Amino acid sequence: MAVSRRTFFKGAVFIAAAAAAGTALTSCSESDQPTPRGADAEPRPLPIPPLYEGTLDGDVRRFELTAQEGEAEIVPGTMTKTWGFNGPFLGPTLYMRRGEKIEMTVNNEVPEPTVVHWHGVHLPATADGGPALMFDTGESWSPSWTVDQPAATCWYHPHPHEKSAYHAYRGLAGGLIIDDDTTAISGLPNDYGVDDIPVILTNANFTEDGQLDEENGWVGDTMIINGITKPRFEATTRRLRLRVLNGNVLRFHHLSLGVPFKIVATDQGFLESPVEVDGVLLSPGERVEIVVDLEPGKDLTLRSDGLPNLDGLPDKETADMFGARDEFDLLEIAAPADDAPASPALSEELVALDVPSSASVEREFTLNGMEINGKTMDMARVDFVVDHDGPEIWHVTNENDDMLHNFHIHNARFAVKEVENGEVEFTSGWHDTIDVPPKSTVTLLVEIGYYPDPTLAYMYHCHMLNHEDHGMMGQFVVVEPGQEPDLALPNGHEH
Ligand SMILES: [Cu+2]
Repeated sequence: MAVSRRTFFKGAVFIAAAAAAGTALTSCSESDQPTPRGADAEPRPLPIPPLYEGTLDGDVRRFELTAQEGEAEIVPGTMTKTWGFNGPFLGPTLYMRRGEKIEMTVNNEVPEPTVVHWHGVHLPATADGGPALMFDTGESWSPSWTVDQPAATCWYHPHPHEKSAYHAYRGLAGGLIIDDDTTAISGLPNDYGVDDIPVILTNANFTEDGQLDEENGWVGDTMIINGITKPRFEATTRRLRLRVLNGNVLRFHHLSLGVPFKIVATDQGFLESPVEVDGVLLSPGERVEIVVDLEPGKDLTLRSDGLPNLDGLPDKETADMFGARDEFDLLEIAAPADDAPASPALSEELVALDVPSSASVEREFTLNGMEINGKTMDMARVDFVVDHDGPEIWHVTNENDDMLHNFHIHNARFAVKEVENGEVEFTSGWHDTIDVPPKSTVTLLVEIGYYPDPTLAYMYHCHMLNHEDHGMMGQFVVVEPGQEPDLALPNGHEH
């Protein structure tokens, strides 16, 4: 077969995209819809990660997390080697309240250096868990910070240099609930595990012998929800709040329930008022809080129903690199009994967003291949400094027409001001991670936590974790006005 120059070029891009997507070209035929492992098994009860409130001593809340190896029955009848925090797979849901001082201890009992990033939390760089803070097997790390942000569903996951995808995929991830006095909203479910339910979405491919496939698993065929396949939740109330986290390395989800539902919160907390939608797109790292009303006798299914308009990807072949056309049932929700009491009306007023109207500093970021602004991550390079405590405008452009990317900023929250040349499905509220569709520019009004420290950097990166591991990340240092950065670097990463 003759291959034109143009076709060859396109093919080369295609292969590069496949390598980045971590999926084999052979798995992309149109007829090859995923066959989830354990698809024939009966549903099992949805596991609810334990709520870990730590130990409260005055206004100091202490936690101890141990990253450890284990085995988990992700698929019924198969024991899979996994990693987890304080257990074999995934971790407990941490609970903390605004104003408290957090004293965290993380023990590393996995056989590789790691570090934990508190995704969505505003805190000093010494506690942020960037790659410069990796620590070895057998060692511990004790970050501390004061909770100084509104109620939100955040999460925690590893951030080791070039290995974040592997560590998260093996199971090092958990939810983190920040609470404050605003959560007593009329009609809003808040009984953890009863009507306030964490839904942690991950996925994997399994090898023949039932182990996590690390060669070809980033766009896995098997959906894992709170650590298992095919879960079912038996509702006992007529209203549920689902705190959904896309904890995938690479897969985007467009979520639906078959009935309209309300979005009450995004990554960084509540909206001004609930917004009714039929579906919502969640890119890796993003969270959304959903409220859905249930009717006795009407079971629902949380589904991933394929990305609308392929999220801007040009064709089916490219879309299949990212699993953008795949459809899955994620979670069965069994309706409550007839005598479940009615829920009071959900308040139309949640919180004030207080988005600033202007900003004094503007920055531009271009995402292309595995680079941001033409560079891959260098722990010894400071990409820019933030020397003020005030909002900034960031313009983030995905220059690729054939690759999905998203964008996450550490120690920050942002409002979406504008989307050009593309469509981001849900832009209301405060976020810390956002889809940047092919060829689009997303303009963000960014508020960065002001904790000056010239010695340690914060990260911004594509949150498709294998893109991050391939270098799609940069770092900024927060300093006092006029102060110069002076990075303290780990061994092997000297200037
Ligand atoms: Cu990316």
